[in-house]
Amino acid sequence: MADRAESETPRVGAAVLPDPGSVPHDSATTHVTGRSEYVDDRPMLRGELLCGIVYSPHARARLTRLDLSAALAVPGVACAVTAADVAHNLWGSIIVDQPLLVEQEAQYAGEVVAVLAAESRESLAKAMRAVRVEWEKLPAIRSIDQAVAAGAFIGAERSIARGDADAALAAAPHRLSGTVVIEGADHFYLESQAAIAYPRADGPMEVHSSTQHPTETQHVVAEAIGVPFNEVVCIARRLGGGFGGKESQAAPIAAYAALVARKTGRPARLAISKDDDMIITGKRNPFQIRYEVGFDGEGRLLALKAQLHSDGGAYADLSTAIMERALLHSDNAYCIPDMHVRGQVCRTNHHPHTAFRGFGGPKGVAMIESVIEDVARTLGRDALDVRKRNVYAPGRDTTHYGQKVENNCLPALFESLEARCDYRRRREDITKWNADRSSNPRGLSMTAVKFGISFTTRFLNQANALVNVHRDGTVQVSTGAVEMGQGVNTRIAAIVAERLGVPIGAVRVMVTSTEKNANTSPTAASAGTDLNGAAAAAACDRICARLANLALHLRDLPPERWPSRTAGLGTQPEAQVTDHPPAEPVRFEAGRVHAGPFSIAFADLAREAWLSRISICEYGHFATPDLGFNKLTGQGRAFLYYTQGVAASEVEIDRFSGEVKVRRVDLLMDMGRPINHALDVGQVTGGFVQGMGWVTTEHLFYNADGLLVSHSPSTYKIPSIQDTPRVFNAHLVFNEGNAANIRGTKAAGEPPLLLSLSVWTAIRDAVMNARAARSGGRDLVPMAIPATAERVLRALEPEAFAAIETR
Ligand code: MTE
Ligand code: QUE
Ligand code: MOS
Repeated sequence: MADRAESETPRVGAAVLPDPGSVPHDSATTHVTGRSEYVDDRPMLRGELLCGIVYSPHARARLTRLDLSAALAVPGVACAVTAADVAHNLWGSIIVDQPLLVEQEAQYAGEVVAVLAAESRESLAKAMRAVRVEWEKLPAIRSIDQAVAAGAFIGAERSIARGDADAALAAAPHRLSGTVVIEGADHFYLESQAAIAYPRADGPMEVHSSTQHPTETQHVVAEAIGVPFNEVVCIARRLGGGFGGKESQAAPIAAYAALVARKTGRPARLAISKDDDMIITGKRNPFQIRYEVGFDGEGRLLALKAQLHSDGGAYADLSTAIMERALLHSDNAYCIPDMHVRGQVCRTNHHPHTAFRGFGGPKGVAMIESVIEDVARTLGRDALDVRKRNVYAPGRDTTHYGQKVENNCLPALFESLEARCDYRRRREDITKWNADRSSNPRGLSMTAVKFGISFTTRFLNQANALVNVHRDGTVQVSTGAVEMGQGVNTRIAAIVAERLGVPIGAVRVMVTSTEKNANTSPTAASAGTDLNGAAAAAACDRICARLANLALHLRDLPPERWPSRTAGLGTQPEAQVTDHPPAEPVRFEAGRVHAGPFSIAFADLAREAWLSRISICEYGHFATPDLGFNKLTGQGRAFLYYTQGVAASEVEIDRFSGEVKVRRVDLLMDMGRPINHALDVGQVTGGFVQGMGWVTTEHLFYNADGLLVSHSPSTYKIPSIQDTPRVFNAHLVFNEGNAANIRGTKAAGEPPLLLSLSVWTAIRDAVMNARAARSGGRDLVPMAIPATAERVLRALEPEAFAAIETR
């Protein structure tokens, strides 16, 4: 493997990896033929109950009456569960502050107050209608501004600083300040939250959950029903998408099903509708960011001060960790010598906001990328030149939290994409195009991503794996990783197959269960393959060491004395082998094990091992090395490495409707040495398009009571095939230099989403180009996320809107 290139810019761009023939996703066939089983596809058992949830329709309200008697009288209704039935009615991933069921006061519209269970859908529907709940509405906090005014916060303010931002700002030749408003977005996974709990008279409660975090789900269920952790098993076969939305918020759903199962002794199923799912679950945190930036006439950033506020919703959930990641990404690809970023999570009466692909990263990056656009426009320079002037590069490669940016591809990525996408010529064309004021405004923008890979909470950076080799040479591997479409199973299978030198078809990744892998971290932070793949590799390495030693032993033994000929009779002494590395090199390749000229089929060697009473099953544990981020000082090595990329987006705005068409996207993503090219391309394009939805059309509307009214595909506009870029050139870049990670790969899950911000900055570019064509000025036009058609039109025609609205 290549040495870690300290501060040296790796060469990229020349070698865009050809697809080496990727193995298909392990569920490809069953997905396409509709045979993949999700939680709610499990066959109903005899006596199984269907559950429904009752929730508050008000942002904040006192529960004055909860009368379930009429509901319970409906034939076929088995039970109702309320706060009184919960053994420990408080949970939370980081701060334990959230009740599973409302006791006296609901803190958000969608907060669950009761669970009903019935034998049929019809009975359940009837019972749900018969529930009598009365609420007394209370004043609610519905925005970041209101929360700040009321001093309603979650956790303490966090701060990361380098140098003296105040002094550097004061001394800077130019200064700009502004506010970036970023709204939330729904995860819009296709499979709504679901769980089935099977109470076992003679064993633990078995919970099948669509969760990204089986261990936390296991623990929340156990505490809810009042049993120790070993009395609950949580199983997650696959999810129909998670995107962060099932990291924490799957746990209460499972707890509701388990509470019913516990109370009735019958299996209980809770699979909520899309509408209920959208109403009750939290979204991407809305952010409001105020900044002040100082720069010189060349566009060099000298100082940045930023105050980030997020809407955490009613309970802490993961919002404090999300804020931390936002602070850690507010530099993005750019080195800013004096910097001070502060972040505070606000407590509002919204559903508790939660993890969503990118965590806080996209919010910090949105701020700095839009700052760069503003600096460029103010100086009359091209934004790409400003980016290239500020990008992390040798000699200026330490972040504001003191981590060195190693194996830095960013300068090369900018250069390479500039040439590939014909940036300069297209910029000229667009300027000419926009000069004709009757044409639809066009914009072009290139943004970058430098996404830190590791949980910023050190103890989460661990994983374990169980690898069972069978006597026919086939393999079963179990880890804590959850397959949610991203292909983690396929990647882990590839790692195991490579280590053992067997075909990938000989490796089966088993269902994820806390029975086999306990104390696991969520499949999150894009580190699913990195952590679980490394744990599986560690297990393989121990098996390989023993098998290698056995192979050397057999090499020197006449075949008639091999265990397969003698073990049944006990005529030969048993082979004694250790876990120590073999004395001579032994290769595991293409289903065979080679020691010099000697070679034996892997399956035969496995059988000889078993006959010699040598274990061919192993458990591996992995802990990411060298992490040293101190949350109290905000300094240290927060990430094992960075996944980096750049994208250039060109958009056109319909000047009459404000609708945006993405004409072309060129994207380069540094994926190290990819395990599976096709899966990576899927992650890159999928993440980008998902992010496009967030920055353009996905708009959450709440009514005056704080209830989400855009809670279905008819009122909430995710990207469709029509919205994908007309031209989409997404390429992976080959980089041998990531020695830090397993197999030299890089995480692909979240980073590409951040590149969709180039669509947002391109829209701003188009709007400002159009305004400049009219007025000749260099007005900075703020644009919220999402840049909806209405917002774009307002930004294009502020005078026309003002005239209408004052009439
Ligand atoms: N891809 C698909 N198809 N479905 C998903 O739910 N989740 C994303 C990303 N890609 C997701 C996805 C998120 S939020 C994360 S953190 C990573 O996948 C998690 O998986 P990994 O760590 O195995 O990449
Ligand atoms: C990225 C993440 C997570 C994170 C930090 C990241 C994440 C997550 C947590 C977290 C932190 C503290 C806890 C806990 C979870 O931190 O997903 O239970 O006590 O859950 O940088 O994705
Ligand atoms: Mo992903 S937001 O870390 O589940």
